[in-house]
Amino acid sequence: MSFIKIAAFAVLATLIQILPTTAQNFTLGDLIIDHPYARATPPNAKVAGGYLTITNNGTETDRIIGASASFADHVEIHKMEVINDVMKMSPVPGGLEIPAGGTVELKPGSFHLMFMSISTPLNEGDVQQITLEFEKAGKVDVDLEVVGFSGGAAHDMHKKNGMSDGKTMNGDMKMDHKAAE
Ligand SMILES: [Cu+2]
Repeated sequence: MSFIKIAAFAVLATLIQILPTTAQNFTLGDLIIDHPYARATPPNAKVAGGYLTITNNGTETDRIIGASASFADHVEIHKMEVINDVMKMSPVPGGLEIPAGGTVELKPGSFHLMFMSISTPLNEGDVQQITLEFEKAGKVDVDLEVVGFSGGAAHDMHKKNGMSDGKTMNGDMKMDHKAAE
């Protein structure tokens, strides 16, 4: 009897040890938040993008309506589009809908979190805790993994548009921050 208990605790202890380093999924009610990450930023960057995938296994639509991070003054939910060869980003009014049974990807070149007025550069290998806020499910803390800057769709798109990454990440890109009202 007690041997089984000890064995069970040993398995549990092993799982607990493994989880913090390998878990990239975070659960909040019916929502699964997969692999939140950001790219490393150059030294004087004012903004940084955040990416993650949200799956809604529930029967009701939810929305991601906000986020916060200790290293950013505030966080906006943006969409990125290329209009006449100019990359434009603008806040998504009212947040981003996560349909029941659906998956929404916040990714380079598309929807993303925008960490505004960051107080410190994001360095590759860092893990930063951020808080996501959903209209119905509420708030959840997730770990944001900082990955290397090179590679990815947005990176390619910056190049295509003749913008240097440095310029882009220093906030010189053409950005429309007026929310549609
Ligand atoms: Cu943005």
